[in-house]
Amino acid sequence: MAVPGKEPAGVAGLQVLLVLFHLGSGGEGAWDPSGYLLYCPCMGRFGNQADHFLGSLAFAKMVNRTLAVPPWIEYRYHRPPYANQHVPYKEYFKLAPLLEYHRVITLEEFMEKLAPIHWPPGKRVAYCFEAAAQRSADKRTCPMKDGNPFGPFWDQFAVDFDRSELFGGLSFSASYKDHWIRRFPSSEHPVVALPGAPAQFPVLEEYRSLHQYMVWSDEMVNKGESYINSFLVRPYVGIHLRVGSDWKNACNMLKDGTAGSHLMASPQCVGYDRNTAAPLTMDMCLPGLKEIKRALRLWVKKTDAKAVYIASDSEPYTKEIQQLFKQKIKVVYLQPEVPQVDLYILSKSDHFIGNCVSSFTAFVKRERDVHGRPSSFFGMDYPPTSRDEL
Ligand SMILES: Nc1nc2c(ncn2[C@@H]2O[C@H](COP(=O)(O)OP(=O)(O)OP(=O)(O)O)[C@@H](O)[C@H]2O)c(=O)[nH]1
Ligand SMILES: *[C@@H]1O[C@H](CO)[C@@H](O)[C@H](O)[C@H]1NC(C)=O
Repeated sequence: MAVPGKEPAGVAGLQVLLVLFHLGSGGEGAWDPSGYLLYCPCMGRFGNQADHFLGSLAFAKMVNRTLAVPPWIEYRYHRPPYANQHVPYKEYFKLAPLLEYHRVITLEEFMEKLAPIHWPPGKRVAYCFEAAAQRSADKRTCPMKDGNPFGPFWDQFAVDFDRSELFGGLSFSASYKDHWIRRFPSSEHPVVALPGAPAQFPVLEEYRSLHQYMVWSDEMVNKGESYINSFLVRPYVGIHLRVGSDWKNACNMLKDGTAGSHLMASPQCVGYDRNTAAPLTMDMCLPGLKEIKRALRLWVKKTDAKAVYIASDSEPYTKEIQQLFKQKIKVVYLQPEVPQVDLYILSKSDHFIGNCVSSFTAFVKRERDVHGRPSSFFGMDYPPTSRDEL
């Protein structure tokens, strides 16, 4: 319901009326008296940020504040602009489906349309845990802009914080709902801005289904579908290889046995309850070529696949996989310009084999669960289905 930007001069009056109508009816552009929630997606890359986004969406609904949907932070150090890039949510996903769940506005729009009137410089309060403020020089200032990506994130909107509001004895979980509302009533705290997401990592099991409101943008659908149509044949098996050197280090934590079954995104396959979680093995965290071939052989046969799509953080093993299937199967490795294209193509595959520990895989797994598409993991062919799956 955006008001059109370019109109003939004659309808300018009508447009003013429309704007007034929008304000009066509580539509876009109107101030929400229940307040706003702002946060920086300052932890991790896309998979981590997406997990945090779902939890933040749930938290915003819980405290009944409009969520200011932040841009994604991309770390583009190997290609231009060789710095953090802030990519609008809308570039990859539609905003409207989120509104079916809860009130949202993009942070960009909040800053452009609402902040000048309702959150002007001088009135910008930072909110954080006492423990976080302990690290500051006066021990009372929230570390909103300390370091990367915190500073650049708020700088893109020219935001500085004027004072800090500290809290303790609270957590972002649902049992603290009333505490939050009592501690920060919207009448006195209209805009709550946080240094990080008001959410847990990985996303809680009960919030996984919120993924249904993350709907690909038309641009992403067009791009993804055109790749699928040009390079792939159905049925195809999609695989996510998370095997790079940073990942090897993470998986080494399994070797000394201190990590337990829960390591990063692993609850998605071992189970969310620590007491009953299945063991997390090295094959699940860092599948070797032998395990990759085994799982592929199994699922290509089962699904009668004609093609394999490989997404990888580094080594794609294209040659080895092509050799495994001779000329019978088309093996495709695209290395697309943005990882979201990999996520899209993996999401649409006829079967998906992911890396249980990776939140990049977790995005694909959730997307497929929402649409009832089957997935498995390296080292675990038949993962248990979680109770809130659709
Ligand atoms: N294009 C592409 N990029 C990938 C792939 N796997 C990993 N990456 C990149 O590596 C990043 C991994 O970070 P996350 O998305 O947060 O997911 P994660 O696997 O849990 O990894 P960590 O953040 O390192 O814990 C992704 O966001 C991508 O930028 C892949 O298969 N294809
Ligand atoms: C939640 O916020 C909306 C929008 O401001 C408001 O209409 C509604 O009454 C609020 N609900 C509660 C329970 O406070």
